[in-house]
Amino acid sequence: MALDRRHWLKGALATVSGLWLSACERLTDSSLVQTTLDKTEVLTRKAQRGLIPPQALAREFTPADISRDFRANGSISPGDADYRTLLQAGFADYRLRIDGLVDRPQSLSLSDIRALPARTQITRHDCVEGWSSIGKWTGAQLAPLLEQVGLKPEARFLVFHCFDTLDPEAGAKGRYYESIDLVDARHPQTLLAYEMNDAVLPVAHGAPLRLRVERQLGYKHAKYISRIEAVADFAHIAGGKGGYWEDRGYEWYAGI
Ligand SMILES: Nc1nc2c(c(=O)[nH]1)N[C@H]1C(S)=C(S)[C@@H](COP(=O)(O)O)O[C@H]1N2
Ligand SMILES: [Mo]
Repeated sequence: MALDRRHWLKGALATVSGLWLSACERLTDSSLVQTTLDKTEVLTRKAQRGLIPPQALAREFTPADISRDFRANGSISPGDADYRTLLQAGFADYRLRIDGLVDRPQSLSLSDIRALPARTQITRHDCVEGWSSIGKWTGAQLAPLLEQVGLKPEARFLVFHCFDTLDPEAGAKGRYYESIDLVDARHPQTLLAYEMNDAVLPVAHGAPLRLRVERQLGYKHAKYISRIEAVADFAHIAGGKGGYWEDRGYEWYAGI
């Protein structure tokens, strides 16, 4: 029963996203349609959050299912100077900053991150462009790390700031970023991944650290993470919609 409903909901969501994508360019010009779609999105999010228990796991696969050629998408080799410098030193000087609405801001090296409680999972990555790939991910679970930093009561979202500039025309607002709510942040399959298919995470897939948030579409999985900021809202960040693609018309809630 729950499964049937979930399937139905998935279909309904696919239809909504399909409409959205096919008409994306035209629709973003119309603020009326934008408002209507924003409302639809809130409804689908509430419906999905209501139907699926908060900690329900995304489907996991077997080693035999792993895609031989997992696609890389979006940025695949950031040219940003700060990123290139870190890469050249094998990320020895990399530090993940965690700040914003937290009690104990952190600056973590990769070995600090590798020492955190970890999880390995084989999952399917679904991109809105219509392709999927199955991969094996190992990384630090976000939930225990959030306990360590201590979220302030006003914190409602985590913003993932990335190194890569995807839109050079947009200046400082052209860097990739994403955000998730605390339900997804505390989900056991939500990881800061540093390994893919049992090897160090390749540059094309987001080295040294990328997000896995398995119940969301591909664009929510921020690669090349430089900083995690806990916020009450994201109106003050870049275009104000909570993500690089959200600022360009995609839905903030991309649950699958
Ligand atoms: N920093 C950053 N993260 C990103 C992107 C990007 O361009 N830059 N692209 C997103 C999109 S649309 C997808 S489908 C996935 C692709 O991840 P992959 O290259 O490991 O397949 O990363 C997402 N995260
Ligand atoms: Mo994507």
